[in-house]
Amino acid sequence: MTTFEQVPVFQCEFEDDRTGLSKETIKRALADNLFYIQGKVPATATPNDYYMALAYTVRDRMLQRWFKTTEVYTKKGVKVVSYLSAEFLLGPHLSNNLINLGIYDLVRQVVEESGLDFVQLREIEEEPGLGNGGLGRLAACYMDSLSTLEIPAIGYGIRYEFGIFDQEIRDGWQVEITDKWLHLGNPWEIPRLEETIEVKFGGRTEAYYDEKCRYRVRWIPDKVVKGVPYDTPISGYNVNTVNTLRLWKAEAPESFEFQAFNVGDYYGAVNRKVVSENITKVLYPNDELMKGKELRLEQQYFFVSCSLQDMIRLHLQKGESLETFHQSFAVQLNDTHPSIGVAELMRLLVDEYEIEWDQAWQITQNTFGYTNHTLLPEALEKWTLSLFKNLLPRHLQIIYEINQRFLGQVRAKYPNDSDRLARLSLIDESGEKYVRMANLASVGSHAINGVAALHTELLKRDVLGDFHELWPEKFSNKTNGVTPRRWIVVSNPLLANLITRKIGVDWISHLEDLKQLEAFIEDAEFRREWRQTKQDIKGYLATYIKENHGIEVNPESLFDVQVKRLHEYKRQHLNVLHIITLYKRIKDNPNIEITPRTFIFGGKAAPGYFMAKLIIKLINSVGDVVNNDPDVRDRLKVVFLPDYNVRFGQRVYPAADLSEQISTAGKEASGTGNMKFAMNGALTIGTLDGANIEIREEVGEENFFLFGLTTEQVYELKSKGYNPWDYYHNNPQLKQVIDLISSGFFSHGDTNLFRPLVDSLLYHDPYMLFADYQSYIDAQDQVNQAYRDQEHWTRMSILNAARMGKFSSDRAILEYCQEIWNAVPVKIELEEYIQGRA
Ligand code: B1H
Repeated sequence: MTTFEQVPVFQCEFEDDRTGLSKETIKRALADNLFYIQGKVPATATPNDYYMALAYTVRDRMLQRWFKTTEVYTKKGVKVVSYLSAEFLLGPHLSNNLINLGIYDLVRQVVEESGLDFVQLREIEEEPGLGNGGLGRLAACYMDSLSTLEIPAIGYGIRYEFGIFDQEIRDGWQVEITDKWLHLGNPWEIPRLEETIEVKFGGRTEAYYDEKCRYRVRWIPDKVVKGVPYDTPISGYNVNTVNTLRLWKAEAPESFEFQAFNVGDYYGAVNRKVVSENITKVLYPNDELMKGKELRLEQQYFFVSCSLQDMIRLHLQKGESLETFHQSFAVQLNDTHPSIGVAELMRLLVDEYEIEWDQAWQITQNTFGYTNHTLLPEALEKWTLSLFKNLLPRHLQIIYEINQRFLGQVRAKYPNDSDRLARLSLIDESGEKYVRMANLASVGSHAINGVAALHTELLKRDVLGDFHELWPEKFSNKTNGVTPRRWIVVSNPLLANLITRKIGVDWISHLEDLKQLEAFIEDAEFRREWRQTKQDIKGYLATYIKENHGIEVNPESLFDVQVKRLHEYKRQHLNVLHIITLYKRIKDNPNIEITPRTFIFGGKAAPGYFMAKLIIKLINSVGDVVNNDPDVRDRLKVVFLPDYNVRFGQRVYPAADLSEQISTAGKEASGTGNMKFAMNGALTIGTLDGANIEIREEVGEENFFLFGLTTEQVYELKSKGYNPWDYYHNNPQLKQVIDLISSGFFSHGDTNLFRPLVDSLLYHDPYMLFADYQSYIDAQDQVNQAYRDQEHWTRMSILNAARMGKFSSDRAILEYCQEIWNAVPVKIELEEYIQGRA
């Protein structure tokens, strides 16, 4: 085999048109790409043709950097972080890459001088919605920070043909539409057909003795699927590093068709092809709900096997032996979705590369880290043994072997503790038998982390309590962060400019620098500019809402925003109870002084989650009544904005005055929207849950509207018997609000429509809305008071943004690098002729 060093260097000069950053060059490249790639001239070009030409123009400018980055990683013995995630919720690429390359204004100028509408072209891009919510978006923020910090990294995932569904609202109900994000082509990806990998499924295993008389097992699958990698460049901000996001698409191998033709089963062959290609068709939209669907396990195994085989290939290409695999790659499991990787790496090392079990296990444990993202029991992944055995017979054997050795250790440490053994086992044997993926991930990793301080503590105490007792040293906290490039610079250029005028540009890659804004807090002119900026952005959002949804909202009113997936634990319906409380006050006394508010909601419900969909209907129904009641006199407006996605997030976070982070304490692992709001100067009303706690610590309790039970109080109340009826009967205000919903007031007299929701609250209230109701209303009243003093509100807004340094994903990634991955930056230097930044 030729090693990389032996390959003769391919010398060529690159045309400046494809890399240069001067205005003239970019202008020519745009015209060139329109003609040579889209095959159009201006007379026939559609807006999409222009968008594509523009996107290729930007991609061209990343290619030299991308190539150089990959070359350095392959040549040098650097350690590469490999982020395995079933979801990457990237959002639009164009603006983000322009910002990272430092050519946003330049390109915008060029486009406009060419007689085109830059904003129109920018909005044509279909965003890759390859994720459900926070978990997928976190993966995208982490990819951005890895590149910005110049950490060698590769993201591995699935190239879903259909990402998260598009949401429409009809008659107040959610309707799901397939997301055809690839229909006009994707200029950001490059297929690497020659790096296709084969993945086996099903069949049986067979034991045998090899030529050295060693016991071995071979796997005889009944299906082979090809994984074709599609690479997307991930640029870093103001550096040359361009890392790779490698997403796998499933294709049927041609050989099967030939076989079928030979036996005349043409239809069977085509069908088999369709079934294989189904693996990467669609993203499962059940955020935080485990449904044991076979295709989902196929997806997980498919992308994990492709990725591990790819890493092994890259490692061997460097001329290394597999004993040092963990020195080449630090593999992070983004929740348990890729945790089958533990068994797959063992299979590859032991069965295919003939490494002894103990050594293979060392390598495996040293390779993997596991991030847990949820404590919700319904989200914890487990697969029935029968499903597992049918799809991955060899992996089940390997898991049994891992389990036997592991439980042996446990038995030695805790003799005669069968309960503990049953809890730690990789197999749940309490009823129907299951493989527990969190246990597999925990045993197979050297590091386990939660995503916020409280979440990690609860993880150590409850869900992984026994593992923590066994291996406390494996556990650590890594509080989430978000990238300030997308979530401030790209989405809120007005604020970014104001900040930069005051403290320079360094904050964009050193978010702690925002602290320097505190020095200007007594500067009345600065406060005025800050307030004016927020006002302008709220004006843009108001115009957008008017144009797109026909609802008139007052930009002077308090913008109160809750955007996130719909879930009972996130309690969008608690927010609704507040709206109805205010509405009731107005009805009882139409001349009451109230702070005008616009309530903005956005978020998708899992298509099979009835209660979440009913909450959407409730929001819209309450909106219909409130928005059209003349007594309200436009002082309250309720809008549910359909199809919440990354692009809309970029519009709404900058325009918010108030950020709703109102989950039941102990339920939201971290939250990341909470960070995006505060960075953009919104104040938070929130519970002591997830990262809210740390946000409050940073911004100061006087700049945060706190309410609700603590996690401890929630547990206590639950254990002594929580009765929502008591709250209903003892709080006349709450009773009136609930009765109004029950009466059919918001449902044209239909008393059945919202009954399931009301009954759930009255008789179970698993997320304790009633217990937190009064405290929430009181906190909202304080918000109203505070908003009336605009000077004071502005101070609080500035302090919130200024103190958000900790929540940059750069800080989070640095912690992962130092404490889990042992990864260090590698500078990418470019030849002079391609360096020239504009
Ligand atoms: C989070 C998920 C999740 N936690 C299963 N768990 C999924 C679980 O499709 N599935 O099967 C999809 C998603 N997502 C979120 O992760 C937490 O709820 C947030 O609190 C957290 O901020 C985010 C990132 O850590």
